[in-house]
This record gives sequence, structure tokens and C-alpha cells, in this order.
Amino acid sequence: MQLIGMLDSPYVRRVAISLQLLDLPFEHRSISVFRTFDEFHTINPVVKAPTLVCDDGTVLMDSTLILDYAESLAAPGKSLMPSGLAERRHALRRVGLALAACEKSVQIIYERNLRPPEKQHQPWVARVTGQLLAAYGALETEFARAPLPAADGVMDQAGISTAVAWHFSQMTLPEVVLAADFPALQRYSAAAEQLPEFIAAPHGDSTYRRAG
Ligand SMILES: N[C@@H](CCC(=O)N[C@@H](CS)C(=O)NCC(=O)O)C(=O)O
Repeated sequence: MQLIGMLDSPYVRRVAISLQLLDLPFEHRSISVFRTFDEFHTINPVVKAPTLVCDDGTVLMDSTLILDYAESLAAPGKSLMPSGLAERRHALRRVGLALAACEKSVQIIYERNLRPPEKQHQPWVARVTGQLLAAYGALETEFARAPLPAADGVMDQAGISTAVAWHFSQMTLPEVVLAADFPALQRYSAAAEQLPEFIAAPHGDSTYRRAG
């Protein structure tokens, strides 16, 4: 199984960390959707990161769908999602907020990096920034009220997605998402980034190296 895409994408990173935590071995190819578009295109003409090339050659995309597949591949009893209804609902809310934060961060980055300065549309940036801060505001409330442990053996998908989203925004938009305004998320992220599975898949352009 091959995971295609760079670890500066929070979507690629959440998949890399989750696959490790599910004990699913994979090869990571750090290919950029921008700098190495043509190479990416030969693997997946849609050029979306993450892309997962399954062992039978099927090409999957979208991190949530890839994680759905990974959950079904994992050994019985091994899952990053709670099975109880209330816990699952709670986890899904956190994952949804974290994914919205990733999406809004990426939209701001694309607006800044892919459009010429004179074509940047400030009302759109203001709208997206408001949505981004709303997502982190809601996550902060969740984590302040009911903190999740960030430790070996207890990470779930809500924790992984939140920690990855937060770290991504801090690496890319620290002047937009002020760490001091979100102390519970900052604390949680700092603890998660110490875990071997996070260290093995660092944000940036390096290639994942299996932890342990
Ligand atoms: N909802 C998707 C979002 C993936 C996404 O937007 N990935 C970005 C990289 S961070 C990408 O592929 N960008 C290139 C493009 O959209 O053309 C997921 O969860 O995987």
C-alpha cells in the first residue's frame, strides 16, 4: 500500500499517523501536487493528496475515505473511532471541526500563494478567516471542557485530526490563528507532537519513517 502526498498537507499527515496507529504498514511517497504535478498525475489524474494506492492497485483519495478503508483493514478490535453512539457522535463532531479548520487554512494559503496579490479578494479571505477561527473556537471549547489524553495507546481519530490541524495552522498561519487564544489546543498539540507516530510523520517535505 502506498500513501502519496506530502506531509505538509494535514490530510496526508492524519492518514500517515492513523495508518501507523492502526498497525498498517505502508510506503510513503512524498510527491507534491504542485511541484511534481506530472508525476502525481501519472498515479492519480485527479492530483489530490492524499492518494492511497491499495495493494490491488485501486487508487483511493480523500483522507476520510482512505481512513474508512484503513479502519476496515485493521485487525479486529483495532479502531481509532469509538464504537459507543454518544462517544462516536462526540468524536465525529471534533473530527468535523478539525477538518473544517484544515480546509479553511488551506483556502487562505491558496488565496495567498496561488493568486497574484492584486487578484486576492479580501471579503473572501475575511469570511474564510472567520470560519477558521470559529472552528478552532468550538474545538477549544470541546477540549477545555473534556480534554482528551495525548499519550501512547489512547489516541483516537478526534485527537489525531485535531492535533494535526492545529499544528498545520501553527506552521502556516500563526499570525491568523493566535496560539495564546487557544490554550487547550496548544497544550494538546504539544503533547501529541511528542508521540512516536507524530515524530515519524513530521509536517514538511520529508518522507515518513516507521516509528520504532
Ligand atoms: N477533503 C480532502 C482534501 C484534500 C486536499 O484538499 N488536499 C490538497 C493538499 S492539502 C490537495 O490535494 N490540493 C491540490 C488540489 O486540490 O488541486 C481530504 O480530506 O483528503
